[in-house]
Amino acid sequence: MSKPKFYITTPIYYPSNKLHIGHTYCTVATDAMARYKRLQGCDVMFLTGTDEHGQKIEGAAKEAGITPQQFVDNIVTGPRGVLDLWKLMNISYDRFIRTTDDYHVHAIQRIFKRMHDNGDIYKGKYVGKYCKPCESFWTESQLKDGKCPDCGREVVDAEEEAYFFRLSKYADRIQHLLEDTDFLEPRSRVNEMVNNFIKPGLEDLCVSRTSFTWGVPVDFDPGHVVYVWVDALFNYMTALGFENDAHQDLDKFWPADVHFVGKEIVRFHSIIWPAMLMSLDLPLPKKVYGHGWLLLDGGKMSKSKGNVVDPYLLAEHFGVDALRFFLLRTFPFGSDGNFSNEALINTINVDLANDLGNLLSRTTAMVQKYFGERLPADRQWDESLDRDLQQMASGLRDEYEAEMERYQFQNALDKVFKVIQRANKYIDETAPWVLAKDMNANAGRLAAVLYYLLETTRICGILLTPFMPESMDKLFQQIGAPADCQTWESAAQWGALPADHISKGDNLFPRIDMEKALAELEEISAKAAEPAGPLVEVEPQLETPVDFDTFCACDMRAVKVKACEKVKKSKKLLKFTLDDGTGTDRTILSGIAMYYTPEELVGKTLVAIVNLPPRPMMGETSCGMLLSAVHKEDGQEKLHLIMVDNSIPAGARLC
Ligand code: ME8
Repeated sequence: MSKPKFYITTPIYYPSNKLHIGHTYCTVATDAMARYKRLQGCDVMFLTGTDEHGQKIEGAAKEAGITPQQFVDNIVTGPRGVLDLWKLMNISYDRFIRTTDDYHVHAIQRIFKRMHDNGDIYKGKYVGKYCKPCESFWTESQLKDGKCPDCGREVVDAEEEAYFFRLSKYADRIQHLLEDTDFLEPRSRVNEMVNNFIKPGLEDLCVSRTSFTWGVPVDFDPGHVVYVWVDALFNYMTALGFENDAHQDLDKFWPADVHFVGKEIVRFHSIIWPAMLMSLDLPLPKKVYGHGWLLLDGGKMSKSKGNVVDPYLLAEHFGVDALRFFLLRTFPFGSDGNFSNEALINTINVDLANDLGNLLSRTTAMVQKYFGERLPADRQWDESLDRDLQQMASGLRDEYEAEMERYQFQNALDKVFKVIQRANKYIDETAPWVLAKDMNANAGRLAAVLYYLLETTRICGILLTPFMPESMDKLFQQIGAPADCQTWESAAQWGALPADHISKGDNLFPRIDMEKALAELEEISAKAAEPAGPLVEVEPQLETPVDFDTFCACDMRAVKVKACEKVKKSKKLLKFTLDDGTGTDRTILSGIAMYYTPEELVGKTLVAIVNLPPRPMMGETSCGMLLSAVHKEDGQEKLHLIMVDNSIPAGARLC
């Protein structure tokens, strides 16, 4: 029998300057869901990626003095970039799409043309308001207090020739989809969409831009680029092979089982996205789930507001699994939650160190102390004491499943931790250390108690794997759970653990000293907040090789500055009189007057290429060139003459 399929996606991250804990939240949730579905035995496709086009990127690249492609490459593949973060956070995506990938760009051109050919995209004129940071056009009626309804910032007047998508044509079908099916969850988001966007009248959507070029070009109308949201939304299908040959999984995985998205982009996913799919007569995703925001000091964390929390810092400080767990244990997925370092440390101390960590370390330590690595097979049950724990642990998988199927991570984890807490209470009730005082009489009973604890730990460990994969591997090692005791099926089978290979390992979740950790974090944040050094850029290295003989043909010599003066009619040029070791003075003119005064250079030893042909400049002749190093600092060109040690004699050859 073939495995059930499950296709889940995250919003593709918009690479501007700072990845923060909010993005990590969404991707970690998707990862936990994907791992849970794999645990259940599904054939999972987990897609994530980056949304790399648009005016904001073009502008940011320009500011940094690099091309938009270089800009996005730095953020996606560069050190501590997107790929590095997902690796650190143990994100098990199956596919990563970049909207600058060639196959995607060409597919978007074909998609745009198909909607144009079927009459759903037409040319018109856009007059309205535009929010630059959100790259969203708004009508007057959609503004909130005259500002962008998404981010609350100023909007500007905008008018341009543009293509439009006939969104209005699909209003009734979208309203039905939202109100009469469970396409969009949580339910509260449905009211928001219908009341704020559909009831006031769904207007056609502007889907091309002419004011910038960093986007997918409309191939049948040069000068227009495809609106970044059309480009971005179709990633969910192009990544499977829609309108391209790079992938062949469309039949297998489309329609998606669920798109996880943040609440501010629910509008794009629950109105615009299904309407475009309707236009192309394509199956709709089964569900869009709009999760809440992580707030900091009551406001949304946002790269443009500057109040972001660095996921690298937190993961490196507290551990990847602890951070993953905290995000999904603490905040109900559908609602907003307030992030704080105190809450993070508290969760680690209470749930992980105290409850789970203690259960594991006490249990394995007692097994080792009283029996070595193997529990005797002769075990004596006590119905009255054991039944409650056994029933809770055996029924846990189904209760957990019911919550996970509704994306209620917090509730699912709550069920697991109720059982862990029950197991800790069971230790107090059965008092194994008292039983151990008389091993002759109590060995069988003690073995049973410890077995109950190990089994409970194993079942909880399986169900926690999607949240803390690495730590649960270690937990299985300590309780000696072989692979067939880590499966979804075995999570509902009481008594599966052989209990013949128990070893007390390292403490999985050490307790954190709240005050000390907060002070350390404060110090790190203060350091990070110090003004960064200037943004230095150097030119990319040339890739064309130069052969050795050509290199050697360039005659570089140490030269001493005997005299230096400004060239009268020029703002840039300095005239150097140089001792080049030949006994005859050499004249070189160099365009560096904005960087040096003549006086500061007299007496210095520089490097010159001396076998260049003489070049007339401003009525003088320059015989060679002085070497300098160039770079940009905060966008400004900087130059440094190469100066060598004065002990190097004039005329010495550099090789
Ligand atoms: O929206 N709390 O990209 P993005 C929770 N490129 N989630 C948050 C958050 C916070 N404080 N801040 C951001 C985009 N997010 C588009 C998606 S999909 C076709 C295109 C979430 O990088 C945000 O809600 O701005 C979104 O789901 C995701 O991070 C990426 O945001």
